[in-house]
Amino acid sequence: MPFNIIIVGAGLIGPRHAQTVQANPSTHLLALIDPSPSAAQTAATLQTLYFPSLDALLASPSIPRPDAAIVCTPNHTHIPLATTLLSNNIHVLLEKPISDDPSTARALLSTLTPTSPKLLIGHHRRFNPYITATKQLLTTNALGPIIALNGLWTLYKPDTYFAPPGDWRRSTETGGGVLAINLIHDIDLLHYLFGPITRVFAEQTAPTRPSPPHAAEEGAAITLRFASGVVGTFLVCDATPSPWSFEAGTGENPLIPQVQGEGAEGFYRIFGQRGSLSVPDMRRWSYEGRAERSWSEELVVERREVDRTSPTPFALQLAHFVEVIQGKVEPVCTGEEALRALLVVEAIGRALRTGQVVDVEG
Ligand SMILES: NC(=O)c1ccc[n+]([C@@H]2O[C@H](COP(=O)([O-])OP(=O)(O)OC[C@H]3O[C@@H](n4cnc5c(N)ncnc54)[C@H](O)[C@@H]3O)[C@@H](O)[C@H]2O)c1
Ligand SMILES: *C1O[C@H](CO)[C@@H](O)[C@H](O)[C@H]1NC(C)=O
Repeated sequence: MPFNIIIVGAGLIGPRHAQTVQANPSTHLLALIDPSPSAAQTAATLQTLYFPSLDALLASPSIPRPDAAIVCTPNHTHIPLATTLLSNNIHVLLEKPISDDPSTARALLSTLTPTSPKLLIGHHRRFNPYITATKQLLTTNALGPIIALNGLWTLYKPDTYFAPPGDWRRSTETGGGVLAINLIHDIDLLHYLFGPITRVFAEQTAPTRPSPPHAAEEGAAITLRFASGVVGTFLVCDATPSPWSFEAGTGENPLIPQVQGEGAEGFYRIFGQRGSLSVPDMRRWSYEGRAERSWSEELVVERREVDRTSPTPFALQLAHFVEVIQGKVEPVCTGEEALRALLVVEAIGRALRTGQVVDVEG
């Protein structure tokens, strides 16, 4: 029997999750939940049941019990909704960020036990084929022990992106700013690849947009220290035309054209004792096969193929969620890891404002 899945939140991303559920033979789309007037129509289009609230669904005697929920609502509702679902013994795939406030996330996580229903956080880029290929190279020690990394997330957002209804993006008070909107994805990937970040520093880029109305940071040069001893530098900026970002490099977001060929290399560069790797071109540089490991030798470059025909990261994430529910695997992105990404982004924001080095809270 397929698992009965409900989707909570039918805005931009909810219907995409719904279609993914319908395409997976192990899952059945049971219902869509959203108070907005247009959501009933969305549910009708998807040929699924509609409820205006989670409480209305839970109170309904006539529908089968949901096995799991995918929560894709505004950030401040993530923890209250996940708490209700988990306490009703419903597994949860919760969109990122885990919350808009670390303290509410901590409160929920402290109540979970090994017998609680499962909680997976939707940092779906962990399922991107370029990232899984990178993870596999690191896991098989293809670069030797890792020394350092360098990352870029640089591109140009037009004025229309900040115009109503997107004007919340102009201020950090309303969830705007390139750190909260974009960098959190890279931070989660860096955690996935290199483990927890423990210390950060950041210098802000000079503003290019008029203030007012713009009040959010546009970019920063950041240093990162990882618990493993790995160190990193990261440049983030949403005010420069550039091909170096996860989106332009991987083509994952259909709204941002993929940069192919020349120029696409190196939104991440990873440096190990045996070799270095550039992502997404996946060139690995080493002295393997040369007389010695020495700067006087010619570097050997190999290119690792990435299977771009694999299912979408959303589909892979859902397939993973099914295995988590079945108890076959542990969540690839736990609540603790998602909280960690939020804490690192907050620490970078504090470093920007104070000019101080910031230790990430445990
Ligand atoms: N993984 C990703 O790359 C990615 C991409 C986009 C959005 N997201 C995340 O998904 C979440 C939703 O983003 P979005 O762009 O779809 O937002 P959105 O504003 O387009 O949609 C949110 C929907 O939730 C509904 N809603 C609000 N409160 C609700 C409640 N209590 N119960 C049920 N429905 C409720 C709203 O009516 C709205 O339709 C955000 O947390 C965002 O960070 C993640
Ligand atoms: C929460 O939600 C939006 C997307 O809807 C996201 O871009 C924003 O930066 C978020 N983060 C926080 C911490 O508020």
